[in-house]
Amino acid sequence: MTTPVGRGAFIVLEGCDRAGKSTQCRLLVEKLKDSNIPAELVVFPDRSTPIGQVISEYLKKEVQLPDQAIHLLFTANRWERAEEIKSKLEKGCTLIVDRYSYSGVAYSSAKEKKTSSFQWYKNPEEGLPKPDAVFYLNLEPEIIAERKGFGGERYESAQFQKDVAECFKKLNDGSWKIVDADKLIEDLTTELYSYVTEIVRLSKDKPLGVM
Ligand code: T5A
Ligand code: NA
Repeated sequence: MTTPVGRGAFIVLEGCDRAGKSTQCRLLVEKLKDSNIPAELVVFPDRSTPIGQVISEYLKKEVQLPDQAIHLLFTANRWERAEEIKSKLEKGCTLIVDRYSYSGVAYSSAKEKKTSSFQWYKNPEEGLPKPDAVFYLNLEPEIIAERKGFGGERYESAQFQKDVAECFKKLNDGSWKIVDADKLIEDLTTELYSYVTEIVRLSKDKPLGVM
């Protein structure tokens, strides 16, 4: 491994269910490491923590929770990793993050449009480390529905995914890179990797932002 110069980059992949986020995150980390760029994968929800275990049971429909309560648990699950994220970035490790606060707000507000405001869902995310870049893997709902494994967990229905996609659109502050995800896995990795290495280069000397 080469000695890291400057901090690592905080890079988030977002998108609807089955867009290919986990596949791409894993491949991007491998590719960075192969080029001697220190990198690690971070996945939200992190189902390994006590909070994450409740989230996992909720997603598998084993427990019921009010929408506001599960929303706050998803956010808490990010807060419990926040210090570790900052420390790894400071040490020069680039983090490729599979979903973040944007998923949190998009999924919660997609199911609860009427009773709580968009801002209500954003509030508890305030103060978390802010990504240097967000890549949004864009895929039409019809193609999403065809992909393997769709339909098991909570939120996995075509109409709901359309509502989620609308919420993601509202959350984009104009800085996101929208990437067409309807292509071969390796082609998508090649495309994303060129953006990722550019962000790694640009983030080295920049202070880490705050949500
Ligand atoms: N959620 C999450 C919230 O409500 N609030 C929050 O704060 C957060 C963080 C679980 C749920 O929680 C919600 C959102 C979710 O509904 P999860 O654990 O990320 O989130 O969900 P998973 O089910 O693990 O993953 P996804 O459904 O999001 O899928 P991915 O990661 O986008 O897709 P991936 O890579 O696993 O691929 C899916 C399938 O497609 C194939 C893969 O082989 C796989 O079979 N595939 C492709 N096929 C063709 N062409 C390509 N380019 C392909 N890339 C992948
Ligand atoms: Na995933």
